[in-house]
Amino acid sequence: MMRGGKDAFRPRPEDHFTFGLWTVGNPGRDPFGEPVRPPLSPIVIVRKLAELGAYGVNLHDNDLVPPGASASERDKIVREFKQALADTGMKVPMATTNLFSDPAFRDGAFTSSDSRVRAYALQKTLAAIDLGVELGATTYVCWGGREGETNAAKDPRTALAWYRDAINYLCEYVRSQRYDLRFALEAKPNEPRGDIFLPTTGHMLAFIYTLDHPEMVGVNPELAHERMAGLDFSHAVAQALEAGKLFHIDLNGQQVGRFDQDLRFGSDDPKGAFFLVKLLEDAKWSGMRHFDSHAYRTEDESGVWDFAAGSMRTYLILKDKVARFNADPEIQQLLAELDGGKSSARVPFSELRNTKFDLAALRSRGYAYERLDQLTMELLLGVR
Ligand code: GLT
Ligand code: MN
Ligand code: MN
Repeated sequence: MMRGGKDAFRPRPEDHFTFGLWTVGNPGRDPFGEPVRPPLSPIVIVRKLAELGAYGVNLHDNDLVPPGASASERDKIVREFKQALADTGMKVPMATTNLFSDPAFRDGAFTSSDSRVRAYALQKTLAAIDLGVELGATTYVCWGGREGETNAAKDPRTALAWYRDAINYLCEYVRSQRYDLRFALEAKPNEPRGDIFLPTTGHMLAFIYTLDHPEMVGVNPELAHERMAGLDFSHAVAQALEAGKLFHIDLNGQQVGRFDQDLRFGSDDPKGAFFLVKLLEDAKWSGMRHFDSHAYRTEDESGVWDFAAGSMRTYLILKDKVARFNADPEIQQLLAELDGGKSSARVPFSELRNTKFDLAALRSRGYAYERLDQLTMELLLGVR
């Protein structure tokens, strides 16, 4: 539906926008520079995002409970956090584990050469799953941030088998606890180090079908990560959707060939973002629109909230453009004219063998994609 009026692009909880605590809470540290912003407490984040119209927040275990907290400290933090959720109506649909900050994970977590590190990573993840479920999460993201460096150390087949064992173990745990929780595997080609195992969403999809419980595991594609690999994000998301495996999504912006930028959604490639929103909205995908991005390092706290509001607003503007695209008579006419014949996919072999094609016509036809693309651009640029 096209929106109108002055509140047309104001986000509402029904839009299902979520942010990681680590996203708006990002203090702007980079490999060459110290943090530029003070930490924001999870409670401040929840209250402010609720005010801006978000649906919820997602978290790593240590975004909420600092490493080394005692059981009573943990319980106090969780209690106060739950109170903030109750006060604001905010939800925690997704949780994940930090398996990359602690120096113990310097050789990876589920694929570390040291079996004690692999076991510790699982122990940490079980506790983080309990925390996520306690907060209401039904999706659990696994991002193997440091899996995959140094081929001299291990046969990658062995590492992948360890990875598989870990996900199988986690699925077994969730089943044993009767949790209502599904896993979403997140691919990334590189960063923080040079290579990461299972570098794209397509690799993850192939891996899922080798697991003991493939029905419990889907993907969490991230726009920036497919773009870092130079790929078309919508194609990755379409493959996941089509396989019924799009369990979660990380929205942001990224230029090809740069460091892991995690830019505000739609800010660097509005046309790519438009086709992504079109895909999700046309598919009536019911999941969370999660922003895994952060404000420019130049910003103070008010710039962080500008960033958060802008991410949601851009999504809603693009959603409105999708409705306009789908209702545009000229665009729809061009689309309707594309297919000049019936599909040969399911006709009997003998019929297909005997079909005469007008090859001269097929070879010389134009598809009018230039016009279609220009109309799309004019719509996006606001003159249509
Ligand atoms: C980290 C990474 C993200 C992942 C997060 C989940 S952590 O910020 O760059 O893409 O989604 O572990
Ligand atoms: Mn991500
Ligand atoms: Mn990222």
